[in-house]
Amino acid sequence: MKTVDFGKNMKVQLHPSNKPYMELVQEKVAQLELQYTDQEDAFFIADLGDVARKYDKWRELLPRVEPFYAVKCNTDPAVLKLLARLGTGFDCASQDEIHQVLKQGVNPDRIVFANPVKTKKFITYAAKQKVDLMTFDNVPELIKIKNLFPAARLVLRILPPQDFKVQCQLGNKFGCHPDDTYDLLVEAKKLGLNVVGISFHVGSGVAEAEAFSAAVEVAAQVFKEGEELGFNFNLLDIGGGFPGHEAAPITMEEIAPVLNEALNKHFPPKRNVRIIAEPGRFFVASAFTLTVCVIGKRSVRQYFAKGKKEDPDGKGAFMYYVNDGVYGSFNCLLYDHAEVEAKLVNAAVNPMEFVTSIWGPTCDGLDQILKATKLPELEVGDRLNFPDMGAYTMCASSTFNGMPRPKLFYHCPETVWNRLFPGSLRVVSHSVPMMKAGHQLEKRDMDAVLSASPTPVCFLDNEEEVFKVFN
Ligand code: ORX
Repeated sequence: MKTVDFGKNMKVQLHPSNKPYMELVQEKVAQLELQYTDQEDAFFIADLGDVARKYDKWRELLPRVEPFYAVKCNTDPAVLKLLARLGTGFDCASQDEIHQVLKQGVNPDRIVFANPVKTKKFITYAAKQKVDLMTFDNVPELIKIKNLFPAARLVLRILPPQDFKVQCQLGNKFGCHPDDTYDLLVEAKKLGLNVVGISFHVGSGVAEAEAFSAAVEVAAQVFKEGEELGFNFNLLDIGGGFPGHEAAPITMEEIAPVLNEALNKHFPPKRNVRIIAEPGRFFVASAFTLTVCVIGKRSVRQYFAKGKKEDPDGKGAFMYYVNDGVYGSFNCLLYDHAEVEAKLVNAAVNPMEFVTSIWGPTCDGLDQILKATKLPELEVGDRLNFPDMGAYTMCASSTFNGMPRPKLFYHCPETVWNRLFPGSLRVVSHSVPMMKAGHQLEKRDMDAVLSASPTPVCFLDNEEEVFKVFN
């Protein structure tokens, strides 16, 4: 197994590209079980190759739109580092998010501070760091910006039409209604501020492609207002909401043609408007899977009468307690209205299925992950895997009741890694002969070591090679 050092505490294990993810999970479980103390731990496997594939897909499907990854969705440093290397921009909501992104060596002009209500401290920090592109949707925000960062390039966030299905509505909180945009732009003009364009966010987890085309149309109308007032608008920010996993109600392939058509109609290339977006879940949802351990079990046959909905066949039902829950990574059930699916990590001893509820580890009745799914009977120590757990999970989790957060292991198919970081896996050690104490290294061998790689490479043992590529 090859391991790449991707920075501080970030080791990426490389695997053959055709390896199914469940095999990776099974291998990891086997490995943990060898280390007795860790054997129950819940863990994420993050496939960085999946994030890279999403980037390719974005370029292919929305070639006119520059993605600015919504950091709030998953602030994992390896994800940020990878996206920074791939060349995306970043949508930040706070000082800390800006700091995390700048730490990756990202230029401040690749950041949009896309929170329409910012603290004064955050605005001052953005000014100091030269992060000058930021959104607003109200007059008090304009006044704060006038006082703290008058040279900022401002983007007016409008309220897009609300008639479309989304996983999380955000129109109740942010966005200037199109009836009020003209007056707000007049205020910006009076304050002498530089408004450069329009943004919208249709809502997280959109289910209808027309949500985007309708919003683009409204944005085009507000562009006209801005131009009438003498602003030189050159930026359209189409926000986030793009689906990130296969089971989503709509695919990127379905959204792209509708969105591209609307962009080409209202913002044809000859208009020279830069188009950016703020996708979060699109990049990370499917890249992370979470594996938990059954830490407790209860048979609830006695609660259900035979023939009732919960137990139609009178077989009884089971409750399982696992070591992550809604106060942890499954906070997405509450905050993101997510739906999750439990998969068996190993084949069941007996395939007969029972009505099953799955509960988190805290002493709280709310801490339920699945109410009534169907699974074969499990035992304490068995593992369950939840795919598509990369968006709005660990970033908002707590350690309520003292429950630890899951471990995190990074993976990447070797072919993808080689494409992303060509030449990074040269092994110098192969050319060095085995040496005994007192053995003199010949000049030829020394030259091989010194010339083969600018970065140190070491062998831990015969099975694991560690490649140090990045600081
Ligand atoms: O939409 C929401 O409810 C919350 N905001 C996400 C968001 C994104 C991009 N731009 C802005 C946002 O507010 C301005 C990213 O959305 P997505 O990951 O769907 O692409 C997120 C709520 C999470 N529970």
